Amino acid sequence: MAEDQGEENMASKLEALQRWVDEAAALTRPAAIHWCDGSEAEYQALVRQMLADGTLVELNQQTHPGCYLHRSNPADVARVEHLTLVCHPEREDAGPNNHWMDPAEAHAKMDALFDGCMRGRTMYVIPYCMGPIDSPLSRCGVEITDSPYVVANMRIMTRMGAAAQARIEREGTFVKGLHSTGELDPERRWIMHFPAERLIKSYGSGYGGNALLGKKCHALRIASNQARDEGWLAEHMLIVGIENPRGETHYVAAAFPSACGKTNLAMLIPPEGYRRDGWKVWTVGDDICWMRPGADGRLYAINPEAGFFGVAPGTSNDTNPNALASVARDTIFTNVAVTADNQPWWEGLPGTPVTDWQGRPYDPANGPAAHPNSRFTVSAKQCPTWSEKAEDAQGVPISAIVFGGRRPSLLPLVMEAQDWTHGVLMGAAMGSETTAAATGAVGVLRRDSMAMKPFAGYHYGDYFAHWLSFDKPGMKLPKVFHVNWFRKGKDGKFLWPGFGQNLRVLEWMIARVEGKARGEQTAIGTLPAPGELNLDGLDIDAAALDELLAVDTAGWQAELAAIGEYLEGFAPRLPERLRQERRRVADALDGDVVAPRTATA
Ligand code: OXD
Ligand code: MN
Repeated sequence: MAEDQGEENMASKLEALQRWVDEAAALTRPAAIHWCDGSEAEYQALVRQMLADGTLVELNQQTHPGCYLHRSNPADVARVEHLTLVCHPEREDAGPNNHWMDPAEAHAKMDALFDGCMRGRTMYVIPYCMGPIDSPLSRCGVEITDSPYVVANMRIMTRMGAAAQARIEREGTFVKGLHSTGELDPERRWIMHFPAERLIKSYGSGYGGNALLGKKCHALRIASNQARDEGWLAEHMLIVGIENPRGETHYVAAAFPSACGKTNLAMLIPPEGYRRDGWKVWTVGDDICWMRPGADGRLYAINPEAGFFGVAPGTSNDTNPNALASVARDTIFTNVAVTADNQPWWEGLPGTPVTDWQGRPYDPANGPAAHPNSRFTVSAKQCPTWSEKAEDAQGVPISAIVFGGRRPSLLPLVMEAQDWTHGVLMGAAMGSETTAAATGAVGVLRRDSMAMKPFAGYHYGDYFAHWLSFDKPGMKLPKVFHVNWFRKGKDGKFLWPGFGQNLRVLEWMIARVEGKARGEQTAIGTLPAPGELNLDGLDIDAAALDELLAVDTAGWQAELAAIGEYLEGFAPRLPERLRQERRRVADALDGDVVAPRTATA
């Protein structure tokens, strides 16, 4: 096999890295090995090769310079949770929240699939860094893959290439990821994680969440294990900076299940009156957040990613002009439709599709023109609201953590936890109607604690305990909130306009953080007191607002019972403190009074 060593600075390879690449090559038997340096020239060469073999299709280079379309196998368009396993040595450590297989059995299964799978193909070795290259909060990995599409996407989504490899040489450690698209056969597809070995093996899919191993596999499933061992948090959260007219910026980290508008919130455009007054919103991240306590006891966060792998449908000038501006050039689109003049198109955009995501002439009888989970991959630097602080090695201090989901009823527009323990309960109890980001039924309520159900790489009971462990002397923890942008009225219509108007809710949260809003204490948490939400310039009727901020005691009693049942699914590892916290809220509801927590709870 040919080993292409074009890059001189790659000569002094870490022995452990070279050994692992040798082992992977001996197993998969590629025709050639290419060590990725992350250069522009390398990217352009890969694009040329993919255009030549049809992996990419050129889009209109006048309107969308540097933009390409990839049409994936129609049976490979989303994450596959039933085929995603976390293989701890002990089954119990994976918890009921993960699928599990004994590591020895899992290795045997995967190695049988990988055996000779790269014959005639090039093996790419991708050193990458999750997070700013010089940040102590960042962690490195190396993905080995036979997919040039994966290489091109990893170059956008991570700090990939020579600088990452230099850091790996220096540190001597890295997360290993072995990937092959295999035959793209759903019957021969597995995404396996080996947290104890800091290792990922992924076979049979080219879809982002299954194949760009730096993203969900490393930055969440493996990193959640690293974070627990090292005292930090690896979370499925966006990070956004809210700058007030005085030029002060508060950073907010927010967890929502897939396709609940994280990218929109991260790139929010303030309502007109706010813009006039000088409010600004800065994007630090749209999907993943790594947070660790700083010397001052606050949590500091980095976005481990360097790009956005955003859901295209629904992204428009009305919903997210910043995302739309970001993807006007140098973007890889996956499974979108195209117009007559070869521009990318998806539902929500003006214009007319002529070719659907599968490359067929568009026919509404075949369903949407763009796949509901079609995506854009773009460098974060192209976002007009990209924060320069996103490159800060120390990360940004987090003032508020927000949990939310798609809940058509009961959950108010916003509520604040009374303290960290209550906040952890709010996060643990989170639920949402399912969407198209993963295969399976759409529109079913499922609990999704901290939006990490598909991503927490160990037992949820232990994960809740890890969250609770941050509440200790010396910490200045952020306030915790729960929001629900998706509440519907009896007519089935959304009660809250959402999008840019969500800044009104963020403003109230920041006022709470700064001690400038009194709030109204209720059994379920603190809600905005009458008049505290800034509604200037917003056309919303009083009845809708009442409904958005009402506490339906009977409904909440039933909800608390359901939460209790859900949490007991993690016994015996469910932390007693969380159980007691649920009881405290349930008791407060029963008495319909706010009960102070006892010293021992
Ligand atoms: C994603 C997801 O792709 O959460 O970000 O599914
Ligand atoms: Mn996500």
